[in-house]
Amino acid sequence: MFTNLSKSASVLAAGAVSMTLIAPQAASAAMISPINSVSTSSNTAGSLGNTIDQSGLSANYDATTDFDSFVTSTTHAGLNANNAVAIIPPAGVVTYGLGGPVTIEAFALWNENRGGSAASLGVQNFRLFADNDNDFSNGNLGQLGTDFVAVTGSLGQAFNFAATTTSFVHFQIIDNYGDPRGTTYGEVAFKTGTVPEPLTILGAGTAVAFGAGFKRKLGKAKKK
Ligand SMILES: [Ca+2]
Ligand SMILES: [Ca+2]
Repeated sequence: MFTNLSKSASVLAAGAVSMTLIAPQAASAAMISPINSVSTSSNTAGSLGNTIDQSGLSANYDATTDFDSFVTSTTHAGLNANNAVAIIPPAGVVTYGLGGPVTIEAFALWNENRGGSAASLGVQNFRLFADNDNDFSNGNLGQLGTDFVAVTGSLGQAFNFAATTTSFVHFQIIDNYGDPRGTTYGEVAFKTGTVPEPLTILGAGTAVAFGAGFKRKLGKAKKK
């Protein structure tokens, strides 16, 4: 009885240790703002800076703000030249720089929100790509999540993807809701995350296997 109990206890303890190795959980779900942005589009109105400076948001966030509750409860004021951007023509790529490698797992977008005919200016289909430089034309590190569809309106929208460490994110606007003049949106942000580290386990396993192989070799050598 006691033997069994202590066995279970050590199994549990071992489990707890490997859990710690696998998933070091930082303060999760915090927010990060891109520090700069570049557009490949031929023209813009308003400014890209308006999409990363929290202009127009009904509340402000910092690195400790809970991403999910903030995005779903914070609105953006009616878009204008001082708080938003227009990408001209409607399709284009805006690259956001994160200031160095950062692990992210969601993208927040505050889309066109003025209603009426302006709704046709809003971002509709878009894709996100990770990259180690701010150049979309020379390849990238892969798509983040799936093809996304945004709706128009004042509340923020969150788009989730597997936690990825990257320095740049390309926001590829595929189309809007029909206005041929351009695509407009107010703000973006990212949710920071933690990448699990399976390499830690692989490393430990490799060390054990290597040790066993080494011992066998030693044994053979001794027999000779
Ligand atoms: Ca803004
Ligand atoms: Ca690139």
